[in-house]
Amino acid sequence: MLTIYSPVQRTHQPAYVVKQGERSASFDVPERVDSILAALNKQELGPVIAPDDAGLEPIRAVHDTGMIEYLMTAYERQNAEAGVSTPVFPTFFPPPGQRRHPGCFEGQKGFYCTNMGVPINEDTWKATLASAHCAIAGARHMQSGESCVYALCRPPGHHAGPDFFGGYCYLNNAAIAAQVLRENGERVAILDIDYHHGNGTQAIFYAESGAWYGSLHIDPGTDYPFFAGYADEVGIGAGEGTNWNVPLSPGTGQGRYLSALKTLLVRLTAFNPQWLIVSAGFDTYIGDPIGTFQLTTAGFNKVGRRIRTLNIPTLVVQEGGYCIPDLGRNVAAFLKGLADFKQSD
Ligand code: SP5
Ligand code: ZN
Repeated sequence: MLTIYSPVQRTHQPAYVVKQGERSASFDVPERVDSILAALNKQELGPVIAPDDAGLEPIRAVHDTGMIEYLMTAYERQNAEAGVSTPVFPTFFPPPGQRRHPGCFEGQKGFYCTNMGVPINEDTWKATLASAHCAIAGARHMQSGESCVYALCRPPGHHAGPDFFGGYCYLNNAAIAAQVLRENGERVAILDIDYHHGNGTQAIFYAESGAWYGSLHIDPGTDYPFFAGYADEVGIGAGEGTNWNVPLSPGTGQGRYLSALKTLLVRLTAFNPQWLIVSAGFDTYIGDPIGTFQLTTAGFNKVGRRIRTLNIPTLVVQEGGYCIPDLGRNVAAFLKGLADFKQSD
């Protein structure tokens, strides 16, 4: 299996996030990729290559130009005349129905940003761009005939929408890859197995009939992203029936999870996509510090194997997963199940 990764992604080191008004360590640390790369290497999952520079064009196909510009320039604007450099955090947020774009930077800081989990540091933009480029390169390799590619994206993407970002995510890597794969009018399904609902991905494709989004996640009535991810959100207009949310209770075990996956895969198959993108989060792991689900390493292998039975060319895009010591082996177990590498067990 081919893995796409750029060392530039490691430079995004959120000094802190703000939780309950206090500084708190971000769970999205660069050691996450170290854990994954070590496991891929140890378990001989194939070559890791750097992505080409795909520029901004494929990103503009998904995100608002103003938001891209903001992410690109916010750090410099904040620190232009300061002696010390500080990460960018918003203070003011637009109320529903009042969303004029203000001229001043202080107002702009909350215009696209949905929460305090997405500081913009000196290296945030270049790491974010590299992460998106991994997903784009993954999509291009699929178009060149690969049947399964892993884009080791960090920062992750599924909480970034057309004109908003949050939850450790700045650009929606999976959605950007999906738009690349849709260039010739082909049908793409995005299966989101991160612990959290991919509210950004849902928003991007909500009215689209050619892109399907299905997600298994923690009930948003109990956890982030709170304001979307409910079962009655089924898409709108031409996109009605192409959005499937399966909220699961806190503490969901592997049996329930796998049976919910089975039902969702039946829906996915009915959509008859040419391409599959898996938004692959591993914060459903039993040992994850922010999740409550009970999946084991062997469970991720099963999830991979179930997805493999669909027999659709698959691009895996890395999302969350914060149990650093076990993250790499969970990713490897999933990829092995998906690609049906010779199993020693
Ligand atoms: C991509 C992704 O997984 N983003 C996750 C964003 C989650 N943000 C909310 C974090 C809430 C952490 N709660 C910690 C509870 C620890 N007991
Ligand atoms: Zn997550």
